[in-house]
Amino acid sequence: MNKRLDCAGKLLDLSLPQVMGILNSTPDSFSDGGVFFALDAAIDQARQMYREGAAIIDVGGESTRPGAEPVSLQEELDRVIPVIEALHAELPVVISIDTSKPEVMREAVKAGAGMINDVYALRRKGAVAAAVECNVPVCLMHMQGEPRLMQKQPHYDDVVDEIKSFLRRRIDICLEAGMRCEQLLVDPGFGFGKTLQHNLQLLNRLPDITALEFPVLVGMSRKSMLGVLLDERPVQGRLYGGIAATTIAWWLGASIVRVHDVGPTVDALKIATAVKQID
Ligand code: 7PJ
Repeated sequence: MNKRLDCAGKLLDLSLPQVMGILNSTPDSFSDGGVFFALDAAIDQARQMYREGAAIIDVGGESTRPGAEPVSLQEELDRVIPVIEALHAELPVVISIDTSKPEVMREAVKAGAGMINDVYALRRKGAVAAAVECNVPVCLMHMQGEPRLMQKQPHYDDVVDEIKSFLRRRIDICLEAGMRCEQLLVDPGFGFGKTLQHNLQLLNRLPDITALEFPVLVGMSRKSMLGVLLDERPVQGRLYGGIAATTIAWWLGASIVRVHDVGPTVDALKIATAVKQID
């Protein structure tokens, strides 16, 4: 498998754990201080994640949490493009655009994004073509259903096999459209149309997903699977549980971990890396 990911000229060494910091550019993520305040706050947060060791900053303008409503194209562009431009001018970090809209992918890459993170795995109309044009790495994530309804009644006969086949099909579609193998990453999509049991099976059998031989990205940070395991702990109380889950995922073969709390995650992965290097 390819161990070097070329993100529009910025190289990521996937033989080491790489941390993707989450930067939500949605207005509800900020206190109500207007557009400039929001932009400033976003850049500050990105600077801090970079200082703490994030190799990638994932910029998202549309919430994909369960129950979230869609946002318009213009609204999403207005939220993410100024952030990407500012980050690109200031930090040598890889910028990832978290979107499923083809127009946002194009504009984001023009503004300096070096990676596309699509929770719809390029299933939206025109998304495969846009990703081919953008010619940057793309993370294909599995989701059953759509954010508004996905946690209603998730069902699988075998969650790991079904997600693996889904990802294989999406990879094949991308390759047929002209994308390169070295450009593709996969993500089983923890929490996206999955019960706690599904998420636990997926994490336990993550090596079945890494067997696809594409770099695996995972995101469990602050997710409700942690809250449930920790006796309904609210979002602010899920850090240590998230660190444990993330470290297990890296140990089982994940290459990139998507998290809110970069510093603590980097520490945990340093320990895991030191132990793994003894092999
Ligand atoms: C994920 C994501 C994930 C990838 C979100 C949240 C929900 N992208 N975007 N993987 N989750 N690739 O962060 O709680 O797991 S949004």
